[in-house]
Amino acid sequence: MRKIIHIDMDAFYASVEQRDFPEFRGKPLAVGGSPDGRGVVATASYEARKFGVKSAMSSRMAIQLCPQLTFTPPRFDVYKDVSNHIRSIFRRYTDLIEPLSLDEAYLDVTEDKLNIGSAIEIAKEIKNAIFQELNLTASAGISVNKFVAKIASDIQKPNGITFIGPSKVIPFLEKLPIKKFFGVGKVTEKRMNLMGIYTGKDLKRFSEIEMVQHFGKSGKFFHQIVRGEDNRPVRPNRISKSIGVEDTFETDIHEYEDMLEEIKRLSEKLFKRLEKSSKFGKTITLKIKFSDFTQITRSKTFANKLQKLEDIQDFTIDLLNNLDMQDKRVRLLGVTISNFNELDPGDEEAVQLTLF
Ligand code: DCP
Ligand code: MG
Repeated sequence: MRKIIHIDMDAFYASVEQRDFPEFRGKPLAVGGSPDGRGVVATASYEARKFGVKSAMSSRMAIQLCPQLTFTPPRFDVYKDVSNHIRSIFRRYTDLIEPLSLDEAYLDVTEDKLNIGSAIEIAKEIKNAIFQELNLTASAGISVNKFVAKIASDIQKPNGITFIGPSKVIPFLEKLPIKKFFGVGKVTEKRMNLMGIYTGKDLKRFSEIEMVQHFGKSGKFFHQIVRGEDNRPVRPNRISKSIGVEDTFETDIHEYEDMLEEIKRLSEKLFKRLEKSSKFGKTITLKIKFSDFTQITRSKTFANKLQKLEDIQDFTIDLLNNLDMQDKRVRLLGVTISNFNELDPGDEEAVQLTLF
């Protein structure tokens, strides 16, 4: 039986800004976006969340919900430093650390360096160290696998610890709403609802064969995970080679304008992810799956990293414009950025090598 901890910082960018600028404390604060209504909010302080302001919301909407909202620009360098510091805290307990973004990571503490033994105790110590050394709070989820640990860390946010012990895993998954399952997006959720699946328990009624018939490869994964079977290891120093987003449509689209809209939306979503992990790449790839399930990808590589949302949108649209889309029906669109050509921020060893 493994001991996995998932740690996620609370209202990360906003908490850092409130820590460094006392005038922001106790106030509704948005990081990213702008008071003139342009752009989107990267994250909101808990005071702002009470009004419904949240990540990825347009500034315009955020101001409507909370007219007294203060906006401040993100400071990625500071977030990166904090991220390196929390990873150095994690390393006191284990080297099996898999960062998912600047503010979250999985830790495998089945065996810990200090022989503490209790994953709950380790999580408490980590949270304490983050508070003492960085003046920030984090939430932790502890369980026997990555999937359950990640969901658990969200349950008692902010500043919480949630332990789902081995005997609680199955009842926990049975109660879990289906949209919380890893890999279940809006379209899959709807399809599952149509099959009468709303919770893990409902999902369990279907055999592996039925799940695969309905959901392909992911169906097999859902079938396993709802039974508490998630053997994915915590992979240290995993360097992601690309970051991408895609969307399957409820009904195939064929109007050029709809494709443009979709590409703009996907680019925004992608850009947020790139910002979140502070990764920017030089290659952009457009993926299109047609109604007959055939698929094409088109890529273009630039001399410089694409750091602006507008560039990602425009260049993806260029890729689309180079294709003959006449009379084509599109089932899925995807946009991916790759060619980061840099060291993973979590890969301290590699960074050291380049420094010396
Ligand atoms: N982020 C972003 N755009 C998004 C989501 C997140 O730029 N759409 C950035 C800002 C967040 C950080 O990534 O502070 C971490 O993301 P989380 O999803 O963990 O959100 P928070 O840490 O802000 O809040 P929570 O307390 O819910 O974890
Ligand atoms: Mg967070």
